This record gives sequence, structure tokens and C-alpha cells, in this order.
Amino acid sequence: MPERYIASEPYPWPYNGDLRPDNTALIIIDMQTDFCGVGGYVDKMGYDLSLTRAPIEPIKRLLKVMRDNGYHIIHTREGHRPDLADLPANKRWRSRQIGAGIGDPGPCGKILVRGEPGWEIIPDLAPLPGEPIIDKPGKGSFCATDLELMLRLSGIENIVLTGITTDVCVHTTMREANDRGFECVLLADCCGATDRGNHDHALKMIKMQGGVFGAVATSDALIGAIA
Ligand code: C5J
Repeated sequence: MPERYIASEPYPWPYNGDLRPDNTALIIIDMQTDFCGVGGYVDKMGYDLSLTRAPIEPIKRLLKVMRDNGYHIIHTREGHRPDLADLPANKRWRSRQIGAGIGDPGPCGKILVRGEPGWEIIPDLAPLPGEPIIDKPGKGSFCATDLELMLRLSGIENIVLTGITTDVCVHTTMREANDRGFECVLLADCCGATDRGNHDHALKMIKMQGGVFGAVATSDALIGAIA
């Protein structure tokens, strides 16, 4: 197989040029109403929804190309059990400080609770039957989930990170994946944060030290290489 790289910073990704549908997964993180829809968690906290909605169209376009080319697709959802047995008291307390108590009722049902309307992935990016969905109680997708086992069993080496929010769940997942030896790229236009500066700084952090957590690219660069 010839080597294949995508244009990215601070190095062409993946480091070894071994980019194939068999060994590469697209992870779409937390594209739920609670994070980008009217009446959801992020909206209740008073943040600008246009920032977390910005990646919807770029992800949609990328998702089609990656599905059509046979890449692994994985979705995640942040949320807690209906009885809140997996909701740490300090996480709940902090969310209440900003008026969006996790587990409390809101316009889209109980905030960040599994099965509630706000917790659902938005229809534009709905998983297809057979695409795995990782339900996670925390920010990282590896903590208290079977994601790593699934990736190892399917021979995944490369991970393409997209979703929201750049500085929280996407970054945490990238750090967890990088520490486990996965080769990661974050697509800047396919992510969004609740604050523009945090998004920009999160990208900068990745690019330090020769790519301390991996690389940063755009969806155009990836689509150009694989379509
Ligand atoms: C946050 C997430 N920001 N999906 N969750 O609480 O990034």
C-alpha cells in the first residue's frame, strides 16, 4: 500500500503514512442537542450556540465521504443514568452554579440524562444502524467505556477527532487516545467550543512539542486525501 498523508500541522498525518479505512476511525463527539441545540445544556448556560453549531455542516460532509469510503465511524454521547448513580456530586454542584444543573429539568428534558430529548444526537448527524455509540459519563471517551477494547479489536491505529466541545470532550478524548498510542488528528473546522479563544488555544496546544497530542488539519485536507 503506498504511503498516504494529509496536510496538517505540525506534521503530515499520520506520522507513518499508513492511512487506510481498515485502521482508521472517525469519532464524532457529543453532537447532542444538549451541546448545540436550543434549550439544551450549553444554551441554558448562556453560551453562543453558533459556536457549537458551526461544525455541523463540515462534519456532515466529512461523514458522508468517510462512510462512502468504508472508514470506521463511532459516535459518542455524554450523559448520565436516569437515577444519576454515575453523576459525581461535584459535577452536579458545579453545573448548578451556572444555572444548568445536570439532572435537573430543562426545556429539553433532564439535562444530560440518558434517554431525554436533549441527550439525543442531533438528527443531521444521526448514527446509522450498526455504527457504534459510546455512552460516557465523563468528558473523555475512554473513561468508564469500552471504546479502547472496541478500537483494539477492530485494529484501529489512527483516530480522526471531530465534535464538541474542542477544549473539553474532544481534547480530553484526544489526550486519552494519544496516551494509549493511537495516532490522532483533530479537524479544526469539525470542532467547536463555547468560547472562540478556547477553541483556538486548544488547537495551539496540540501543535506544541512537535505535535504533543497529534496533529491538526481541516476536513478539506482529509477529504482531498481519501475521496
Ligand atoms: C462539556 C463536552 N463541554 N461535550 N462537554 O461539558 O465537551
